[in-house]
Amino acid sequence: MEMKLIDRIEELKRGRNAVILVHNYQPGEIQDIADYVGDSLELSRLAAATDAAVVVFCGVHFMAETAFILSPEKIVILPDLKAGCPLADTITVVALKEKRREHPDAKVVCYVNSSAAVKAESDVCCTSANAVRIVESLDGEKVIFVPDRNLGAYVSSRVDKEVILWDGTCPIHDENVSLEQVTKLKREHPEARFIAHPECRLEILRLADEVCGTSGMVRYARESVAGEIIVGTEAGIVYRLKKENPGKTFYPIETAVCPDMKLITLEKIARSMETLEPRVVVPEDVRLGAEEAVKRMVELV
Ligand code: CIZ
Repeated sequence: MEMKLIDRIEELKRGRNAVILVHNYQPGEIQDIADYVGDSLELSRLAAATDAAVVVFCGVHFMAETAFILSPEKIVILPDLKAGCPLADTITVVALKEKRREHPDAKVVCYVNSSAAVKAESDVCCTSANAVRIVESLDGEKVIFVPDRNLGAYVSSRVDKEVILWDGTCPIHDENVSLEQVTKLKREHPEARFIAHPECRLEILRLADEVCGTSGMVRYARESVAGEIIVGTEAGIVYRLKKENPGKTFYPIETAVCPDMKLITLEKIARSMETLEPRVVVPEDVRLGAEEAVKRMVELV
């Protein structure tokens, strides 16, 4: 059954001139059919660079939006439109404008986990990999960092600027990567290194040997001499880490599972490629504003 679906997806891919982009947090069987696996920005840039007419984005809504922002001439499909992001949902354009009014002298830095409309209202976008460098490189001493409070607090601990935090978090990183889970795994595997995503709370990050986004984790797993690694982020990435590093052992945080990421299935991918729906589009005025924020990020790092 699964093989038939995979063959059908391959056939549709050729027929539709499609590229399948799969986020690091997706389930293993989805990663296995990918043209590319990566973080949201890597994937969006790859989408823009290919000559595919159709981009099938296996991830969550803001990621498909980012792909559309950079490739408006392509059809961008998200196989399940309900795949959202509770962190991105913590902020609206109206609330951000209000915050700007409170701090007219501050630049707004917006984490990529945000809607296109919020990106368009920001001065510059950032990823978990470049957030510190982006904030450091801005003129001015004051920054409003949205929407992730934990990433903002981590950035604030590393830069010499005033960082005003937004009270948003990713529930998976903020609650499910808990101190109890991490200390238990560290006790059970005393030789293991611990890598943690900066969306985790500072008390977790203080225990980490390395703090990095998912692309940094992929690199760390490849380059580190460590044979055992505890992975402090959404557990789906462990499939990729194991596949690329068969000689090493990875310990996921079992409770760190994003239900939105798991809404994408092989059946939904095949169906969406047949119908070319559901599509993700961004109104052109919003797209242009969001593209500016993404371009500024690329110029700064
Ligand atoms: O930007 C991404 O893909 C996310 C959500 C996290 C990361 O660290 O890659």
